[in-house]
Amino acid sequence: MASDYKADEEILGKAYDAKLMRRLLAYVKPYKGYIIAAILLNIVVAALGPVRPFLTKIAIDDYIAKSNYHGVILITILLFAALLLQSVIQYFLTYYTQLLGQRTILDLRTQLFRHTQKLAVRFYDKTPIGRLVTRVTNDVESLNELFSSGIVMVFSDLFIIVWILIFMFSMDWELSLVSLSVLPLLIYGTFLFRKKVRESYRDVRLHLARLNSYMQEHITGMSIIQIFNKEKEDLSNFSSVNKDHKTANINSIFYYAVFFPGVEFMSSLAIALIIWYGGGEIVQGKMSLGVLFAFIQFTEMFFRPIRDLSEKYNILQTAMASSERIFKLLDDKTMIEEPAAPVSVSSLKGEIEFRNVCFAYNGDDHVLKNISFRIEPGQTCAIVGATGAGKTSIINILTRFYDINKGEILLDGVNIKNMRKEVINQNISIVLQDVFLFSGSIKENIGMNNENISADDIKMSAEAVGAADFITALPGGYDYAVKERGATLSVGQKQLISFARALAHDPRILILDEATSSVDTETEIIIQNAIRKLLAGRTSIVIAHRLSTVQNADNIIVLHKGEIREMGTHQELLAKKGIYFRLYQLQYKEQEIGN
Ligand code: DCP
Ligand code: MG
Repeated sequence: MASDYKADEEILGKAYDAKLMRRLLAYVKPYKGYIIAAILLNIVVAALGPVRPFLTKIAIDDYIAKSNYHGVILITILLFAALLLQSVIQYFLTYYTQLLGQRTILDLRTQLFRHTQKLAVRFYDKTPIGRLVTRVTNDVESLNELFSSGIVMVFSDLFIIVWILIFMFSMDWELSLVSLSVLPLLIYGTFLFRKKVRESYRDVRLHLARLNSYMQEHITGMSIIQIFNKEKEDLSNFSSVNKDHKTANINSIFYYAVFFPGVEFMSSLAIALIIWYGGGEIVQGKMSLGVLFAFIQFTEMFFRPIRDLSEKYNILQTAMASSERIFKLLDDKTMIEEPAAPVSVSSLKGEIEFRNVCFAYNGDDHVLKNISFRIEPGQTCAIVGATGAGKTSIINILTRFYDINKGEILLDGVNIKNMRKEVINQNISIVLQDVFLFSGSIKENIGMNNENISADDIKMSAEAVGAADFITALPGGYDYAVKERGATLSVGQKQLISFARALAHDPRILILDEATSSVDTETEIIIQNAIRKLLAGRTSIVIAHRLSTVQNADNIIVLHKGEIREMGTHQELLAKKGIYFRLYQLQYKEQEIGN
């Protein structure tokens, strides 16, 4: 998994990939108006910069030198107006480009989230959560930078450079050539810088991914780390990961630390050249002082966008790599296919049939082999077997979390592959071994914001399964805020809430993967009663550890290493004196004595 992670983060990509860019631009398409407006404003604002040195030149040569006070005032007002206009336009530019960025990434995040909802459970078996979180947060964020400042600003920098060149050459082409003589050196330096930064950027990215996944895993497992007194080791491991990350960052900072002063140096060099050449010309009376002043300002203005362009290049680079990762996720088609022509079934009677079903999580490694059984509507079927026998897997394939390799699974005689997933989900409720509660109120956790479930239904379900007593005792009762997967509730309480959830949805088919963890006798009785309520009047499959549930089942399936070894009622199986009999003796005898 670690190497897989690395591979994904190592995507460095090209700085500019036309195919990726086209796909990215599709996201800004709805906001085309913003971009066009921003580019137009940029042309204006880019010209307003070089206008200032131009005005300065006029002020010096035409008015100051000729002691024209009114002219000086006029130029001052013009300079001020240019500056004011520039600021106002800049405000709108900043605001609308940011708006553009935020809107696009809102769309993109929504799309990503919707996509993750469609991905099959199989995908999540293989993908670290930390990586998905990185996609939806960091990677999308770096696209924000591209959309909001990148695209538009690249234009603005180019416009500024073009405008300055126009002003410079129209004023004095010889002096322009002198000031641009350092350009080849600058271009070479920028090229070198880009190459180095690109390499170091990959290192940073890689180490950041490592840092993230380490944090993710070790924060999740904090209680285990604490109980085994592993804090010191954990910290030293973290420190080394952290240190690598720092080193990678410092390496990349080094290039910046060299590059920026380098650009500064060259801009000073260009100014020195202007003063040397232009000064000489002035002394010889071939050039005015105003031109010299203007050129010094032009040169300072000229180097800024060039320096920024290399930064924009980084934004582009980061965005390209991020978008490649994002698109890779969006293109992942690990999904359960909806049938092309679904059989129309609205509500089910609840008949379940497995016909020669084989299933593997990976390749041909079958965890279920040739499974066939049938459950009549309203009946309860218990599945028993050792841990790892494949009990939970039977549920996973019945609900189409995974698709089977061979055979058929039928609901009311219809292959589930020909049924819309929505229909399956509406008719089946599952109560899992490990209960999942979301942050929100108890009410929401039971009703799951289903509009067909009223507040009364929620209360009645909770009362029916015996959860009402503890819920009403909680601060806020049904509005009690469940935090972080229900960490503030006990295992038994969570179990009861999940029973209430299943009952409130009143499914035709109920699946129950009983928790193995034992609870106190009183809760045990409540849970047993709750289970009886849940099973009444619907088809159910129960992965049972409780003797009472198993004994009362209409049919018991004994699963052993992925195969059905015995099937029948409690009495029939006991009479067989086979696996069930032995299991019963070993496991259930104790319980019976206990009761
Ligand atoms: N398995 C797998 N990949 C998964 C889940 C399970 O490869 N995502 C494997 C582990 C077991 C086998 O499948 O070898 C059967 O697992 P089950 O979860 O179906 O086993 P049980 O539910 O019977 O076991 P338990 O009683 O412990 O819940
Ligand atoms: Mg299981």
